[in-house]
Amino acid sequence: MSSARQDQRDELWASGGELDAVVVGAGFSGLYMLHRLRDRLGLSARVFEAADDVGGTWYWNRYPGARCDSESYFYSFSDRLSEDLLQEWTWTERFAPQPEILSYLQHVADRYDLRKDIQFSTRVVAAEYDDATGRWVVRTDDGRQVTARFLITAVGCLSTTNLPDFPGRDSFLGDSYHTGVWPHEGVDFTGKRVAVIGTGATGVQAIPEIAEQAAHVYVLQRTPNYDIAGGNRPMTAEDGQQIKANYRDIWQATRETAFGFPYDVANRTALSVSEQERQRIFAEAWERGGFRLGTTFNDLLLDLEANETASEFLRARIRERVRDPEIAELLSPRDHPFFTKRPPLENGYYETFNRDNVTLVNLRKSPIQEITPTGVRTTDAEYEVDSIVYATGFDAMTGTLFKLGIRGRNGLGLREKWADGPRTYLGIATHGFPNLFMITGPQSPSVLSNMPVSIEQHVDWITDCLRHLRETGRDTIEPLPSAEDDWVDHHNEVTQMTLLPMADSWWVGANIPGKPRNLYPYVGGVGTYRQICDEVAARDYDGFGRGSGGTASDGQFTGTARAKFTDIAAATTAS
Ligand code: NA7
Repeated sequence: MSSARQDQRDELWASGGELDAVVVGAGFSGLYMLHRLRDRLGLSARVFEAADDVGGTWYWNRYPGARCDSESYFYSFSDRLSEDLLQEWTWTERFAPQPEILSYLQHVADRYDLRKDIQFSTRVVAAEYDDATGRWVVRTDDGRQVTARFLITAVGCLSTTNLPDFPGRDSFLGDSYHTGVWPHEGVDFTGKRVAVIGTGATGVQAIPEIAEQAAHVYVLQRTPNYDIAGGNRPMTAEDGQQIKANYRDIWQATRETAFGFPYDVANRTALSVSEQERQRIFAEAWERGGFRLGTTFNDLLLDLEANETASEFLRARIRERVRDPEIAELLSPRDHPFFTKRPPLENGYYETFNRDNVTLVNLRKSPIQEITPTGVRTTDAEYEVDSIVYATGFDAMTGTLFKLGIRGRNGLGLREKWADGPRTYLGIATHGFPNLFMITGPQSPSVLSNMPVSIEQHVDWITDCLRHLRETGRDTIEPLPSAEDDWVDHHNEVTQMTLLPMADSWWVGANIPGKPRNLYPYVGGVGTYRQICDEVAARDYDGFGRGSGGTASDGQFTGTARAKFTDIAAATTAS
């Protein structure tokens, strides 16, 4: 540990470790939250971060080809943080690569002098609410503890890796890597035989890059995805000028649309236009690249027949690009509708399967039986390799929250409370855990949105909430059980209106054995959700109990949240 970091720790411990707020994680959400707590509210706050630098997702995911699937010009902090920063920073590619996003976040940390309140290389191992004092007691892996009035998780949604427990996994004598904890020095695959397990958004980015280097790549695919053309390219000076001139409108739009992008879902159904017109609309969106394809019609996520038109459009693009029709068919999803699993964005992925040094292995037909000292054995062959790349994803949304050892009132564990799936109010708080806020927690739009937009919305809402508590002479807030029940019911109702429960995706927890099957993110839409949260706050924090000294008895629940959704849905249908 550097002496500066040691000094920082000593200073905190000399002060008795009494803080207003502890924040866990120093990615997008932790950085912005710290700025708001410290520089807007004037609170004492400390961020604990497991890594030795800021960045979160963009610190850990350094695999070849790692880049953002949201366009870089709206994957950043908005004018809420600083208009100057928006004008200062220039993105070099349409979809920013990992090193560029990481240096952006490092720049933000430096610009706002955030590092001095972040304790790096430190994991939170327990966070327990002390009923007697109304404070959170937070313990870290260096054996120390601090107490804080507020506990705010900023741990990201995809920060606990999923490493499947294949028999013999640890017997492999070559090198193995998980994409989510990639070596900082990079990996040289030149001349190597490589097995890549997994073809989600990560595998789809990494495989073309690895194939450029390796002697041979075996792509071990269990489920093909509907990969959308990314259309990545360098940003021109003209692009930059135009974006910078329009930032105010761009951010306003991101806050109102369904997915937090500056373009919304078109107000038309897929079957209301002719086949020719539909193909034209899909092709235009395809040419423009990115998630626009998912916004071409408003019923793609609601109606199976409508969805099939988009699914088939994408399968046809695969057949055009992959020379061998049998491989094209193997790469074509048949078991789930488009966008019921997160569609990867691809840049040259399908052409990779025209290379002589790439073999597609169908794990549906012959699953992995074991990892051997020399490779991967499926039920019908053994693939001898030098390296194995696990692009097998994450225990999303709850994995890291559970690892924090959070215990609320009367010692109730978060993991126990959520044994059958998350129960939250607005995806931001949960009954029994006073003064705990979860940035982009389960049952909020989170991963079904452009993350920085949802992060900012949560951080701003929490900031306003803490200000409100202070101004009204309170220091404790907690959702009422009735409000939580109502939000969970509403979340489930909205989920059932969509096709999302049909697929075995990580969005429903299907990738982790034994994980309760629920839709983890909220699918009601970013704009709608924002209005709901604002309405709750405007109605004197409807559904939250508030009080002082650890007691949150003063509160009412009138059902504002669900009623607001119904109003918005009715207005949208009428328009
Ligand atoms: P994903 O999307 O969860 O993809 C993981 C991939 O690994 C997927 O193809 C899985 O197949 C495959 N997988 C997982 N476990 C196994 C086992 N046991 N055997 C064979 N194959 C397996 O993770 P990513 O990292 O690609 O992307 C996560 C998110 O990061 C992404 O959605 C973006 O939001 C950013 P499956 O589909 O489950 O059959």
